[in-house]
Amino acid sequence: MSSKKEQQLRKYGTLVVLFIFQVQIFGFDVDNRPTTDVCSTHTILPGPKGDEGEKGDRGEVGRQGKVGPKGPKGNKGTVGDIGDQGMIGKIGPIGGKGDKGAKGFSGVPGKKGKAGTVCDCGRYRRVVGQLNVNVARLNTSIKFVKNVIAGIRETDEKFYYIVKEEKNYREALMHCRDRGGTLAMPKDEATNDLIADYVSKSGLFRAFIGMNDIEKEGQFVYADNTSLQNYSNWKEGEPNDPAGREDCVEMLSTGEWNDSECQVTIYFVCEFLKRRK
Ligand SMILES: *[C@@H]1O[C@H](CO)[C@@H](O)[C@H](O)[C@H]1NC(C)=O
Ligand SMILES: *[C@@H]1O[C@H](CO)[C@@H](O)[C@H](O)[C@H]1NC(C)=O
Ligand SMILES: *[C@@H]1O[C@H](CO)[C@@H](O)[C@H](O)[C@H]1NC(C)=O
Ligand SMILES: *[C@@H]1O[C@H](CO)[C@@H](O)[C@H](O)[C@H]1NC(C)=O
Ligand SMILES: [Ca+2]
Ligand SMILES: [Ca+2]
Repeated sequence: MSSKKEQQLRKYGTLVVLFIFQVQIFGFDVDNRPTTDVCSTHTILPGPKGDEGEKGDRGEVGRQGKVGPKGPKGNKGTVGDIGDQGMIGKIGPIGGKGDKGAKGFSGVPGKKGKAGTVCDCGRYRRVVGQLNVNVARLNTSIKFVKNVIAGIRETDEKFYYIVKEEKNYREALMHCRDRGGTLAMPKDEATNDLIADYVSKSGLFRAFIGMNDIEKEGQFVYADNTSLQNYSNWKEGEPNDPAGREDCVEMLSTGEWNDSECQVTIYFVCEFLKRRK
């Protein structure tokens, strides 16, 4: 082994010596022309070729080489066996809106709420109370008007209406006056006939009309304080005032008049003046 190395070293050493000499000659030759003469006199000629040396030992493993260029694309391979499952893919785009779902079941009923705050009800109660009063009055008026329309009689100047409520003379007069009228005052035959027909058709035997001699016995006046003038329709034998208590007047179903006690309670006839133009 060592002898082979020595031989190699000797071989290379000779070459190195030759190389140095050649460089020196060439160098002088380039830098310094006058040395040409010197070189020509010192020229060393190579010797004869030596015997072939023995094969050297294997060298150490060299460093890894650079990565080579990419090779050409290979041919498409045949379909292989089904491989293992791949990785999970990316999340897809958001889908369209779905159909409306079915109606759900009814929920459990909620808890009972708290009691409300106390309102200022006094004011409202008063208003409602007044409303009730007004409604009651209106109800009465409507009832009255209904009855009037149902059985009213009229002349050019007045309406006549039989009130089928039993009242004494004073109460009856007030009832008519409260409604803007007075007890009926027949001052002529036509009017008396109309009222008489009304009374008889209503199935009554008697009804108060607006006449009396309360103020002065035997001096009959109408409810408006006007005295009887050209017209009267007393029943034969009336007014008689047998006991001195017959100071009011009732009309009989015949249309005839009879002085009667003011305190008896019977139906009565009101009259209302038509609205003047
Ligand atoms: C009106 O009067 C009638 C009877 O007269 C009665 O039945 C009715 O309840 C009254 N209505 C009101 C709102 O007062
Ligand atoms: C009728 O006369 C009497 C007594 O003078 C009086 O009290 C009454 O108010 C009078 N009535 C009318 C409707 O004028
Ligand atoms: C009463 O009769 C007289 C005479 O007949 C007459 O002049 C007068 O106008 C009549 N009065 C009334 C209110 O009809
Ligand atoms: C007149 O009135 C009186 C008292 O109410 C009564 O007793 C008498 O029968 C009446 N006369 C007639 C004819 O109805
Ligand atoms: Ca009398
Ligand atoms: Ca009488």
